[in-house]
Amino acid sequence: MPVDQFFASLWDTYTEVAPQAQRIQALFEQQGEQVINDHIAFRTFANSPIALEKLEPVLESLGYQAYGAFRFDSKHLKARCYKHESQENAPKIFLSELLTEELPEECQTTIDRLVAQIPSDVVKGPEIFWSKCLWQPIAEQDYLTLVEHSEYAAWLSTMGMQANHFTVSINHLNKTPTIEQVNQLLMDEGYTLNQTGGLVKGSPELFLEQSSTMADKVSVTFAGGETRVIPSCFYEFALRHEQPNGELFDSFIEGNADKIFDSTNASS
Ligand code: OOG
Ligand code: NI
Repeated sequence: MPVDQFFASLWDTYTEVAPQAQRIQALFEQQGEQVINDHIAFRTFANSPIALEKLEPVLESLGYQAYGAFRFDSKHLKARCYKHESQENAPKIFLSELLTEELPEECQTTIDRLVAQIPSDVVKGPEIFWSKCLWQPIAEQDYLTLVEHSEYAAWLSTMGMQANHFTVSINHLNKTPTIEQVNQLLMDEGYTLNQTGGLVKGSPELFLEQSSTMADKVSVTFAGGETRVIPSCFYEFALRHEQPNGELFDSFIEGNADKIFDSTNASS
């Protein structure tokens, strides 16, 4: 599958649950900007048929190569990032997975029940990345237990495999070239931004500044027929800075990412 087609399908699925991304992209375009994606991100369950190592070969088949690895101890996550080997402007990919065995027993039982429903050979090609929930709806009580211990687990149990966020490359914006200007524009338009640790995650000294909206909301129906409005997907903004070697920093930063994850928290 051509990389363009891969991202077009992902964007379609993503904007169905995050219409704010479509509106914000249009806002930039009205200002004469060409919106380039810095990266997109996915979440998954470790030790499952959709674990990171099962998904990685699909990314490789699309021309992507891993170049960084990360660990988020308090969130019980591991992650890797990928860049395209030849297409310079293709978005980077950030793929994280939940280390379920580090969660309390009650969460493990719930997640094991979801994972057990995924066929072992489910990963066949790029379509896996917009396959959403590969399991029957979770019980509301189980969802609430997950929320208590891992917002990530709760999100993944209801949203499944799909782009969790796209990221606007601020480096490619002309009218609002700083992250402060982007944030101001979004707040003036009434968007709610992720406030964890302040609006801007990172700094020029770290060579990466990031901010994000709080996720849009969607209504989900649980196993018992109850419905609840929960966080879906968000939009991110990233500004990369030149390093002493003259090259733009092209990786990710654990301290920034840790805060960006909160963009799907249910409580805010
Ligand atoms: C990923 C959070 C990290 C970044 O750019 O550092 C991230 C997620 O929320 O799944 O996107
Ligand atoms: Ni991101």
